[in-house]
Amino acid sequence: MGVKVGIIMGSQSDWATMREAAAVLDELGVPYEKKIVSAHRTPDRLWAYGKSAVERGLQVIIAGAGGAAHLPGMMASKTRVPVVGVPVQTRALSGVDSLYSIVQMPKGFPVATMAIGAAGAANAGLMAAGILALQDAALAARLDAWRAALSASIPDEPQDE
Ligand code: RP5
Repeated sequence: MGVKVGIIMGSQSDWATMREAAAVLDELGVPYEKKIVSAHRTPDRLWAYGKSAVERGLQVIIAGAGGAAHLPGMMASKTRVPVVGVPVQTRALSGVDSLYSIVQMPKGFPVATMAIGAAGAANAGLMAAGILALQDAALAARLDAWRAALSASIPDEPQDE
């Protein structure tokens, strides 16, 4: 069986954000694939990706897009594989349009929507890892250690910069 996590994005320009999800998965030792799949520019690619997701063994799809960000929702309409949506912060409207395009899904076709931008992408990677860790004790231990290390890195008191 191949990789369990797919990272998809609407454009090459989204990779600067979506690589944050990839970086977290790299840190946690979670294999993934990364593809450009645009709801508007490559709709046939979107359909093929969603149609084959279950049979290919994908267990989580992280989908990032900006502007009229229909990719996560359309992917959720095509596959029951859980979709984690990342609103990319484009220059226009600071990414609020991306967020609104992803978050307001109709009942029946959910997208787990993260925060706008890089933090949202990183959290998407952590969300995917957390889902896989439910069935993978070794990954669960790595994720617990990752979280503990982050907590330990936070100082008790603020310092003068
Ligand atoms: C969306 O349009 C993409 O997800 C991207 O965030 C935005 C701009 O795309 P480019 O014009 O940079 O290719 O489809």
